[in-house]
Amino acid sequence: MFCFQCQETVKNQGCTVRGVCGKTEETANLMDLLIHVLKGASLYGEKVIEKGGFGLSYGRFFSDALFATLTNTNFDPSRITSLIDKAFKIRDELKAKAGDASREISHDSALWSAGSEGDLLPKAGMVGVLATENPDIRSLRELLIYGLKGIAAYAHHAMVLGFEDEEIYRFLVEALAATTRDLPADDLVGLVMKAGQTAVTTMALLDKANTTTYGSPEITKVNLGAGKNPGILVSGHDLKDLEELLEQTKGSGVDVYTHGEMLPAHSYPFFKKYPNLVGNYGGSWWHQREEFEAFGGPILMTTNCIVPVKETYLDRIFTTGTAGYPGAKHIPDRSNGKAKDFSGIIALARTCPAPQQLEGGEIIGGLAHDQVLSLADKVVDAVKSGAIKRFVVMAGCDGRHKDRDYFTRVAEQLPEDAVILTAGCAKYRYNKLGLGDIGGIPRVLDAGQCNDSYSLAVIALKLKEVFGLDDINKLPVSFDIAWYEQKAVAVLLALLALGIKGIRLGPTLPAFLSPNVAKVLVEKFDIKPVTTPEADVAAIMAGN
Ligand code: FSO
Ligand code: SF4
Repeated sequence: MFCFQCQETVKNQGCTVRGVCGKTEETANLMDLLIHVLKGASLYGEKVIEKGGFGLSYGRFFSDALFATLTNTNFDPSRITSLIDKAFKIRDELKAKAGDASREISHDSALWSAGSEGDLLPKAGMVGVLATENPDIRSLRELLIYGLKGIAAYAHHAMVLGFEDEEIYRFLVEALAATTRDLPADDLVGLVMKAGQTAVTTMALLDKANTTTYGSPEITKVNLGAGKNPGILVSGHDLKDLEELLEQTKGSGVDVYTHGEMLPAHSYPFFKKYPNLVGNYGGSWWHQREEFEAFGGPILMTTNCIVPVKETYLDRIFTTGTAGYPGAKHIPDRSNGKAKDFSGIIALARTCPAPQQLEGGEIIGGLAHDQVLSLADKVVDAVKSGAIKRFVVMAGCDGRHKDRDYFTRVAEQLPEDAVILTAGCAKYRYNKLGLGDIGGIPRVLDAGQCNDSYSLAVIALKLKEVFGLDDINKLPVSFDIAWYEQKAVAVLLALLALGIKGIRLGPTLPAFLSPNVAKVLVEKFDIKPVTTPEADVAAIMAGN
């Protein structure tokens, strides 16, 4: 196996034996095969698009299959094998639809035949990341594919709520197809930039899906303690799963707690109507082994991030949607417009003890674009009077890397006239520090999940308009982004597409950036690695 798609890859070079994430060699190889067959299907997909008949259902498949290969989403080899089988089927359907045009296609990913896992696995080494020999072309192809995985995840979340845009699906297909061609580096850079624009469109669509369905998030205090009833812990990013679970647990005596990236659900007006949505339990994803053990009741993983499951709670963990883990029960998808059936997880909860209390108190969330813009006058006055000197966007992911302590120390060391804008699980590095407020404006403005990073762009663009600036980079805003998986890659490309320069990225630069590709990003966009909290805080406050 060879995988270097996330920030925790071994020695910041590549996982070659087993993923640090827990991905086995078999699953990693199956994922490489899946991507390869998707590339083959995309070549016919392009021809069908040219003829004008692609349609949403194929797009949905491409998006869901890409999402399944995102870090920490699906560890189950049997589910990846089923996706490969389906990819072959879809490839053949697209080939038939392409008709005569399909004769022009000769790439090996298009010519492979469906086979059993045993036939296919030996081929994995021929088609993975290292199959591209030129390090710069490999770097650009993988940067593009990781951006696509992030876009696919966001498109999937919007689709679940009934919001789709065929243009986004078409881009997934066209970009996958482009990675099979001998394109010059400049063309690949162009596609990477187009991925950034598509990431903006997709995140805007997801924002519309979330706010149309659940209302605009509003400032909310979220309880961190545990109650006396048995509970179900919901993790991942899928709000529709949470909605259906809350409907089905209503009045049952079973409480529901959010975990990790599900925390922002508390701030949507829609979810406030459920008295049994009682609080948030624990911290960011990588603490889950201890926290899930202490929780004592069932856990529903709706998406990433899953950490290898301990035997002690394997019988209490359920996956659904794109998420998967061998040995964990999987709750099937909706069919015929009916809700998912959560009766099994609810029945198990009734037999479990109440959660052990981990901590007490409250945290504040719900500072997405509408809520922040409703405070715009206050914010503008605070900037004009000098009460707020700088906004620091510290969005992104948390992770196990010890150097991520950097983000806590930056938050602690920023002067009291600096405000942190955040989204994603990176916030758990500093959202319980009690950083106070500036004239009623919290110093940590939490816009929500990593899926809500678009909110931060809306806020920045609004500030640019209010201050009458011609360039977003003239705002008193600095970007100090924590990345881990491929949604963060999509967010980064989106920020670049919006013209934002001088982004700090940590805790390390991606292993998949070759020295030459990294150089291009530095020269074109002034991207820089984080250094020390002291030096970076000084530079940020000086506007550098
Ligand atoms: Fe965190 Fe995991 Fe949301 Fe990522 S839960 S790390 S950016 O997969 O998805 O922020
Ligand atoms: Fe390694 Fe990350 Fe790939 Fe997992 S996802 S195998 S940790 S690079």
